[in-house]
Amino acid sequence: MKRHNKDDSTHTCNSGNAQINTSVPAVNESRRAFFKTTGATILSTPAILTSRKSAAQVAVPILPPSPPTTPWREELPIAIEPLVQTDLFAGPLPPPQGEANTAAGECGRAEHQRWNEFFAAPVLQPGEADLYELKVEAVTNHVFHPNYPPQLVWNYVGRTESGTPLLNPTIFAHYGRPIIVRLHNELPEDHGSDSNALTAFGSPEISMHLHNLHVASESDGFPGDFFSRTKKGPTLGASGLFKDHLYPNVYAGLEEFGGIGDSREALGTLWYHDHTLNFTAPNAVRGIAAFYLLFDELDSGDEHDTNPNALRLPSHPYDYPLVFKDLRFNANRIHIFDQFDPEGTLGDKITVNGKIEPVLRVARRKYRLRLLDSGPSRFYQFHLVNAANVVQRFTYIANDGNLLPTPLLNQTRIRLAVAERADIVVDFSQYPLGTELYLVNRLEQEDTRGPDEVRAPGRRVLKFIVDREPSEPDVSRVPSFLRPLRRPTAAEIAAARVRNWVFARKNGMWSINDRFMNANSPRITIAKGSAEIWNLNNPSGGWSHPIHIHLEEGIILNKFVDGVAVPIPAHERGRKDVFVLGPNTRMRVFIRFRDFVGKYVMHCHNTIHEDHAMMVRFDISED
Ligand SMILES: [Cu+2]
Repeated sequence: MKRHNKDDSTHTCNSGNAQINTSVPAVNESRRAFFKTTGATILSTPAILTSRKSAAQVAVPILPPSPPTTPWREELPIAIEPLVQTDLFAGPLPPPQGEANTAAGECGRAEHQRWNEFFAAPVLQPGEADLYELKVEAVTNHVFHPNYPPQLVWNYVGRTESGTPLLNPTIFAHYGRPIIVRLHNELPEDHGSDSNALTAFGSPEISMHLHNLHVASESDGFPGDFFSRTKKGPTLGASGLFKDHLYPNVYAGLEEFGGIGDSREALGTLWYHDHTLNFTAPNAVRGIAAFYLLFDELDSGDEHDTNPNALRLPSHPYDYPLVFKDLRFNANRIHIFDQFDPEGTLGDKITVNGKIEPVLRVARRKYRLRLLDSGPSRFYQFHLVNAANVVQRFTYIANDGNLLPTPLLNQTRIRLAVAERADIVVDFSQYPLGTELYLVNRLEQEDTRGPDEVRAPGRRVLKFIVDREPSEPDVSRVPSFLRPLRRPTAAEIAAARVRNWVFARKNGMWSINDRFMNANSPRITIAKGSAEIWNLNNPSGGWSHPIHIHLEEGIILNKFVDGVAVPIPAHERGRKDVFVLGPNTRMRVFIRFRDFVGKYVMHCHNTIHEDHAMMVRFDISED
């Protein structure tokens, strides 16, 4: 172990030296049943939850590396294909409505908040919203790499205009235009009956979280709201075949500013992923994750926009999202994941949009690349290099979902924790045709605790080939000012209630303020419209925790390492929804809680920590 000051004192569960709790036979089976029947409300039972694996797995204490792959065999499409709408008025099911339509097979969600403000009648009328339909399905022939056999993934599946399946489709959304997504669960209910097998990970119930849209609780994908045909999470009224999510696409500040809210609160690069209680890591790593890109008058998604307010950043098809996920494969070249190990499974094959070491052919012009670390646990530090490993420069324009107030020019690296996003603009016009460039990860990581050192030249994860002239002149640009930032005033900071949150290891699990996740009741209740300062504290010297707070973006006021104030990096000076707590790090974060009520969560977005209880439910109440 190279990292200094690793606090093994709290590390009671050694991943390389399995400890078996012989008093609890069939640990995994009992855990699965336990989770599903109780919603893990009695997570204060560490004897069960810290137990190690079955005897069969003890023989392999350290996973062997994934079988080798030959790089640059697979090509990504030169443009992503947005999801097209589904006419929910023409289908066999009734159209969306404010109240859950359990008679038609919808699960028993709470009634959509503010429905009457967005729509004219209790049942949606044609033309009032953009309508999409997604089915979570088992896809049995996914190819991560031509050296590996086609195999099982779980994806959000939509349809193209011609009716062919579109896997993990990107949704293009616009402020002021509501979207309703009808989500069907079509996963096989008998999946995972042999849950001891490392190939059998995932639990076939779903709860879809759109990270980090300003949205009502019943559409937020609360972890306890998971459903299938026969099962329901502890916070749902009934199981069901489908669930309608209302994404009003309003800015935060609806009540304070009227209209559709405060445009300074605009979000851009969002993603939706499974958030099922205790199974977020296995379900998301199984493939249930995709992008949701949100546009408005400024960031309009049209580089030809004649509106003088429009930023005219590079737009589709030169606006390209890239999701990074680290996976591990067994000797049969099948994806494996240990969903019951509180230290998870660190991947050694980094996929980009579901492919290992793919190629993206680009035109000689500017691109907006939206980078997302979808976990489950790995941190990245990306650099763009040429064939001789010389670092190239780019412009950093957005972190998490938020455009920065001003672009960061001449950047050479992007650091990402799980769930963090970075939008960068790369100008490929500076390279001759035929130039090959690589996105490399220089951040070493040897376990799921957190990153180690940065080391050059790093691992090449994506190859760009500048292979054509643009079909038309590049009129896109990166203006000197992007989006104004509403910083809290001194008076607001002074008036804000302060809460302390400590993220720590406990009994081989993960706790917040010494307690584990309880989906059934809130740890705290906040009055809607109030602002608070949350002290996020990671006292551990060994672990890193990227902390995600649902519903609202926050602004980092101060950052301390080992108790000493440190500068806030430029990319963290805007609004954020993931607060990356490195070892011995504390942050003061200012957050307003606005417009919607109900149950939300804060959790570590190392999804393994999240599943092993480092999550807290907070509620927002009307007053
Ligand atoms: Cu964590």
